[in-house]
Amino acid sequence: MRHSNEGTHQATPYRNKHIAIIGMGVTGRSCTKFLLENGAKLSVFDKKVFEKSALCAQMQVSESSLFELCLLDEQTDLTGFDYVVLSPGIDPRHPALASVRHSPNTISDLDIFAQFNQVPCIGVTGSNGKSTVVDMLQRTLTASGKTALLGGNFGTCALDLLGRPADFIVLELSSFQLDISRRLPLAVACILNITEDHIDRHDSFAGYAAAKQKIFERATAVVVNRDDPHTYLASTSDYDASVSQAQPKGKLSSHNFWQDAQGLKCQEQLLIPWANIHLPLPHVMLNMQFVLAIHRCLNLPIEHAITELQSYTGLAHRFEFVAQAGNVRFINDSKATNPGACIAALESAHHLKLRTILIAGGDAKGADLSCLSAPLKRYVEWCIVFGKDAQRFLNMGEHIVLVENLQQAVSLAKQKAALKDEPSLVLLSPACASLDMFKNYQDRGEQFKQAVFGEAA
Ligand code: UMA
Ligand code: ADP
Repeated sequence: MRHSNEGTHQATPYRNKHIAIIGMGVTGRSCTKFLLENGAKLSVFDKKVFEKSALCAQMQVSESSLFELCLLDEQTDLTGFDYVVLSPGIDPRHPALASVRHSPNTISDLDIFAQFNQVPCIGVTGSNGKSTVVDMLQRTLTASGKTALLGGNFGTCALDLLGRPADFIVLELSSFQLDISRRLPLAVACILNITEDHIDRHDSFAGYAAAKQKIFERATAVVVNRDDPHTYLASTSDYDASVSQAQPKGKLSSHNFWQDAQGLKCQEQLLIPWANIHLPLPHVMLNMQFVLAIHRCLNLPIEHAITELQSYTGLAHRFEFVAQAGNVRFINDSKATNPGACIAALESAHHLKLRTILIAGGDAKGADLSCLSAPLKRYVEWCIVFGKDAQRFLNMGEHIVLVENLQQAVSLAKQKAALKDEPSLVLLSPACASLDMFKNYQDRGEQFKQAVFGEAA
């Protein structure tokens, strides 16, 4: 039976309530539109100054709508509102939130969504692989004859998915979103992996992991990564489905997947041979295991999913092939914005038996980069670094070279690649965010491609 959220707008607890919306990015605008439609009176806060007419046009709401624009700064007083709705990018330690931070009426867009939604949701979080897994999952659900809507951190706010008939809603959930949410029931919840990221926001690795683990609080079924104990709570040794690089010990169940030299397996059966996938990389195969494990939790067949996964070519900027010039292959992994993703890319390069010249650096977001030291020694012949935290790589070996920018890095990488006549990889996998020198990770990836082609020509 297809579920629908149509007609759920009437029973709103927000009618005539005075609500503060904090942050007017994608999330704030989605909440503003939804709450106005539900009869609320709003004050919207942002550190930036917005024109009301431009905002109304963007949100497609009338200029006479009941909302006022207010400036968000350290002195902002948020007491007296019925509800305060936070955007994920607003740090809950912001001084303006001190008096309301722990109030049960300080909520997120996902909390509002949960009150209105009737479609079963699948939530995916983790330090790396979220976008890839939700993208794969939407495709496999569709291939299985189901209508699956996709949103959350992936781009479309959850509230914008209400009102559309669907069998499932797939939500990519960031630690920022989970941290500020209180009540999100999920049919299936899964944590792919937890490695250092966003420490500047969560204070510590423990704080970051705790935010991610909130995904399990209201989950009917849980999928975990048996190789990463952080992906399940210490108190829940039982889970509904699991994935691993290694074969499970004991009884083999239809819900426990693994991979070996032959490919992806379940109950000793080879489901996806390495030769059948476009990107035969360990972490990509692991992501496929997650998708099949989620199908099992939803009691859906996996045959169509397997066919779909075998034709999956991957998202841009994730270990994306750019060019081959002679013996040298260029790969754009600009979305590797933390050390865990970079390590996965280096293990992939090793798996492909390619001599590797790595380009890394940028804003480490407070992460401890020392976990990169061993993989850099083991898998990388030259590592060329630039950007805000590039200096922090320099004590990891004689083979680390500091340059000023991406263009210089690509140019030097080409020279290093040409030193030996053997299959080589020039890999942009920065282990850091891009915002110190680029608009975003897409901009960094595009500039990498331009530099590769520019000089190769
Ligand atoms: N703002 C303030 N004061 C502050 C901080 C921000 O006023 O102290 C304002 C900004 O001026 C801006 C607004 O808040 O107008 C931005 O709000 P936001 O940062 O919450 O961003 P949104 O546009 O609402 O986008 C958010 C997610 N952004 C973040 O979590 C930072 C998007 O994820 C997500 O796609 C979108 O909601 C829809 O769910 C982006 C992201 O970078 C892609 N996520 C991080 C990641 O993937 O690593 C977590
Ligand atoms: P997220 O949405 O969590 O940032 P993406 O799918 O956008 O994840 O991928 C981000 C980075 O992580 C890319 O560099 C990608 O190659 C890498 N990656 C993808 N899946 C995994 C995984 N399972 N483990 C480690 N790294 C991964």
